[in-house]
Order: sequence, then structure tokens, then C-alpha cells
Amino acid sequence: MIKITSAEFLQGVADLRQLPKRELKEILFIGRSNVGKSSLLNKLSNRKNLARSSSTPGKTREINYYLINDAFYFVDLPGYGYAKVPEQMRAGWKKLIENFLKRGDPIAIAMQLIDSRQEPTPLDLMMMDWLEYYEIPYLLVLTKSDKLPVSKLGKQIEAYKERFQAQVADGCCSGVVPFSVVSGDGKNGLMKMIEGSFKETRTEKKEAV
Ligand SMILES: Nc1nc2c(ncn2[C@@H]2O[C@H](COP(=O)(O)OP(=O)(O)OP(=O)(O)O)[C@@H](O)[C@H]2O)c(=O)[nH]1
Ligand SMILES: [Mg+2]
Repeated sequence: MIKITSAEFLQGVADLRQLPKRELKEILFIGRSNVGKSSLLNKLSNRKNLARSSSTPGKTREINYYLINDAFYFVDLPGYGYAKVPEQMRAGWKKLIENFLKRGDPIAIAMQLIDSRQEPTPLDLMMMDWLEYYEIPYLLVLTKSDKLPVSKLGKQIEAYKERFQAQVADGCCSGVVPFSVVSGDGKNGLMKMIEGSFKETRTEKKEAV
């Protein structure tokens, strides 16, 4: 299995003209503020403070690029759904993210994070629509799985799988997996999915269907 031997913060991107010059495959981390994006990124990189994770929601405002193994990028997208963000900023966020996703090719896979204790929000559903529309492979990651008793977590995973079965069967969703930064639940599975995503291009995926 892929092993992360080096991880460093590369740059923040507030405007698509600032994208890194070196084009490498990207693993995206998407989700509402406070869902656990930075924590997941840190855990996968075996680093405590690579990505700033905080208890103040809405802190990550830029698209943050991390160079991993000098071979690919982890990309931490700004969290959405934070109520105190002014409307104008929200419109800017939408434009930035949609144009970012439109680039298509460099994106190997997106991790769409949702709190395992909650239902998807309208913004989560909108993000998933965009991922489907731009044909970006993605995984639904149910975060903070340590906060649910095992039986409830199992039921929640099943409920998500049932709700999004069309996206899994005919769309771009590769599955629903739990994750906990506390217990490490899901980490190895995610690393395998990341490794697999490098081998698969979207054209191949379509041909396979
Ligand atoms: N119990 C538990 N807490 C978690 C887990 N993942 C994240 N947290 C906590 O949830 C809070 C938010 O985590 P972050 O990783 O900063 O969330 P984020 O999605 O990066 O948030 P923004 O950058 O604001 O969009 C922090 O207090 C974390 O410690 C988890 O798996 N289990
Ligand atoms: Mg963050």
C-alpha cells in the first residue's frame, strides 16, 4: 500500500490563476465547515499539524495545496455552510469551487465528507451534483464515526448507501465509508482508494461501464 513519506504545505489558492505550475494528480477534501477535512488530511499524512484544524468553523478560506511524496497533491477546500459568511463571499466561494472542479483532469478523486451523525445538507447535495456533473470520481466519507455506537453507525452507512445507490451504480460515487481521526477507523481503506484512483482515468471508467 502507498506510504506517505513526505508532506508539506505548498500554497493557498484564492484565485484559479494562482494554481501550482506543476500539474500533479489531486486528491480533494470537500465538506462543510467543521466536518473534519483538515483532520482527515492530517491523519492520512501521519502529521499532527500539517493542515490547520480548528474548533472555529469557517477558518480555511483558501484552497490549500499540500505536496505529498513529491508526487501528488492533497487539496483542502474551504468549508461551506458557515452561517456567518456574508452573501457576497458565498457567491465568490461558489464560483471558485465550480471553476476549480471544471478543470476535471488533474483530479484523481474527491473525498466528500459528511458528519456520520447527520443528514446531508442542501450544500452537500449541491456539491455531489457538481461532482456528478463534472464526472469527478468521489467517495462519501462519513466522519467522526467514533461519536456513534457501532450499531447506529452501521445503520447510518446502510441508509446512505441506499439513498445514494443510483450515484454508486450509475454515477461517479465509489462508495460510502466511515472515518474517525480518533480511532483511525477507515484510514487504510481510504489509502487504498486513493492509490486506486491514480490508476484509473475517467475515460477508462466510462469504457468499463
Ligand atoms: N471525535 C472526533 N472529532 C473530530 C474528528 N474529526 C475532526 N474532529 C474535530 O472536529 C473539529 C473540526 O475538525 P477540522 O478537521 O478542523 O474540520 P474542517 O472540516 O477542516 O473545518 P474547516 O477548516 O473550518 O472547514 C475539530 O475540533 C476536530 O478535532 C473525528 O473523527 N472524531
Ligand atoms: Mg480545515
